[in-house]
Amino acid sequence: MSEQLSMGELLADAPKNWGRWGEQDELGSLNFLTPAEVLRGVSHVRTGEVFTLQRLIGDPNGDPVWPGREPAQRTMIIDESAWDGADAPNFPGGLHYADDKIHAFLQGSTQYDALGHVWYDGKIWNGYDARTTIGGMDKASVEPIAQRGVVGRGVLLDMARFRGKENLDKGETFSHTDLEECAAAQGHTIEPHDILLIRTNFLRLFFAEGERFYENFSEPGLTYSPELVQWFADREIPNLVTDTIANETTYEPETGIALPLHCALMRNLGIALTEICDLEELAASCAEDGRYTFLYAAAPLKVHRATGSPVNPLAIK
Ligand code: UVW
Repeated sequence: MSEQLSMGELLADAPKNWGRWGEQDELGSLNFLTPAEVLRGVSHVRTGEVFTLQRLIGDPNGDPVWPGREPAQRTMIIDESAWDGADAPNFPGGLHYADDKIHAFLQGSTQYDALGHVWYDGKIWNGYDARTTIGGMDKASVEPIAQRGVVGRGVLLDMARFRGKENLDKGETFSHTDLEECAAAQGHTIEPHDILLIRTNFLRLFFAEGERFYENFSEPGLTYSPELVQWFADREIPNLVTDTIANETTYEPETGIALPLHCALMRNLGIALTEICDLEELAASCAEDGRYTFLYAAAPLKVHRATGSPVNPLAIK
């Protein structure tokens, strides 16, 4: 059996944006989203329709998560039953209220990954030591992304529709040239600094198949090639948003390496990844009116030293 190629070997000559925004940068390619880019996004607002892209946390039909993670658990802490007994709380004026809490993976729902969320060879984004992740992310946590917010021109690339499918299949791959062809078929181009939203509708199978969904788990998505990584670098893409759990095909078919684009795009180029979005209503609207460009706005929660955070992104047409 041939020896497994390492991530470091695969990406030995891959482009990096380390140092481009200074030694202390924790925002990476989100730096491309200047005020002018916000206004470029705003210029694509025509009708004022608003689409929320987060999946429901605590969906009665289940929450899709990366294998090994659990869906969030919400627990009721106080509700009307608290006033049933003799030792019920007694607030002046007769106030009753409800409280609850969640126990959740920060990566267990629609989420922004911190730029330092994945790494190889002991270095995270911008060359910070991977040991800065121990006990909490001292560098490149989700907090700087949350402090800044993400706003720009969003572009929906409806790959499922482009391929004439209800959803892409397990392990199905596509490339940057497919994205360009998809955009052309939709009647627009992909411009520098665009926030890319890619629809596969793969998570339809999570709801249709139940536990079978996780058998031989292998998501469809973009797949690694040096040309694809260079394409993202050349276009200075700030943010890749998808409706799959991990934004790329799970195992790169030629090498079997898991999630190489997390490393090539996020660790090396500083591109923010946004995962597990629900793009269905937005996609239906785009197909109906033929407008695939819009204002995209999102801000993950400000969680100190966190590896990621839930988010409810907005697309405004
Ligand atoms: C992993 O990093 C494993 O997954 P994700 O980016 O989907 O959180």
